[in-house]
Amino acid sequence: MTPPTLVIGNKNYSSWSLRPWLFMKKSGVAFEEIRIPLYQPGSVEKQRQYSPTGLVPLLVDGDLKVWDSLAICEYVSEKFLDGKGWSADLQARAVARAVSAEMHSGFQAVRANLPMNLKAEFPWKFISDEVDAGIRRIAEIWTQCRERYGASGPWLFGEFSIADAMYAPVAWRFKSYGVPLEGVAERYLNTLLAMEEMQAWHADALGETEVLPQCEARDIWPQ
Ligand SMILES: N[C@@H](CCC(=O)N[C@@H](CS)C(=O)NCC(=O)O)C(=O)O
Repeated sequence: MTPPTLVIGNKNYSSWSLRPWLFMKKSGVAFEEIRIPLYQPGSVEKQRQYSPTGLVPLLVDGDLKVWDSLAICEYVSEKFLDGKGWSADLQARAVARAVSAEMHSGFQAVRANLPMNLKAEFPWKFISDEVDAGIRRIAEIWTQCRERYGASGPWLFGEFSIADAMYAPVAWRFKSYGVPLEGVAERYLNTLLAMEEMQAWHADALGETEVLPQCEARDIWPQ
């Protein structure tokens, strides 16, 4: 069977790309990878060759294209993993979907002000009440999921699931900007960062040469 192809952006910056990439790697689903450096001359044309939205990530599987991070994870779970991308327990699965949807559609202040940039290293500083509220909510989600559903393993719902992949880019954001966490949330952050697959992504990101000013915090933070 020809493996699917995952089209992604820069590993240093593209948080949406990391999600399905990590989910597929961690789940042992074989795939080819095409990296398109974003916001370079000719990038949009290349993105549009694959993606109807012009955005990455996008999964190509035969004549099927799936063009959204969460939809890709869902498809991979159904086609290759017999649905094991989500917890087997109905309640846990519903909550996992809710927190994944919350990440997919929310946390705009965190996303805008703490852009994923694996090469960045800043001491923590207060940005705004909105960013603080987003960070507090993420820490709450991590803590509650670990405490209520995580007994069978180190992940949000015990076994690694799509929910962990959805929150993985946050781990790099929190690391880059020195976001202070404690207790269960801090331990979960360290579990994400220590993953072999996250380290492999990190190594590839460090080898990239593109610099995107719109993702460099010192250029976007209020002075
Ligand atoms: N909701 C989409 C968001 C995809 C997205 O915004 N991708 C960004 C990169 S992280 C992109 O392709 N940007 C390129 C552009 O805007 O030209 C998903 O979940 O996949």
